[in-house]
Amino acid sequence: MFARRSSLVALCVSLALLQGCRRQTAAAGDLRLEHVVSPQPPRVGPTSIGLLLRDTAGQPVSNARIKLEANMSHAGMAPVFATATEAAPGNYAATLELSMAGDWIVVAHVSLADGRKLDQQFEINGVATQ
Ligand SMILES: [Cu+2]
Repeated sequence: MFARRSSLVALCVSLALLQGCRRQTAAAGDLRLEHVVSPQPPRVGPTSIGLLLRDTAGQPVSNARIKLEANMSHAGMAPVFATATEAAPGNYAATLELSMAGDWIVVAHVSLADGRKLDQQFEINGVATQ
């Protein structure tokens, strides 16, 4: 069990070095939201955020509205916003214009077609200058 988990983590790390690691970022209620950030490593400029929204059965959840709000870890900066569009069932994509090097905290505001809402947070750390 432990060894299996370790190898998963190792795989995840090596994938992250190549093209970004798909990490699970949410497990609220009966929904799962995973995100993938590119480029990797992240740098200042347009940054693609891929979002995969599924239910506990692994089925894609369509017709959600997802808005991203990104703030830096220090005070005094205006947040950056982006709205995701659904490219394929349950697959959403947005572009965040990261305007400064450093550590960013992103909140995904998810509104489902049936009215349920979900807010999930993830970090984009170590954004480099271009
Ligand atoms: Cu800043």
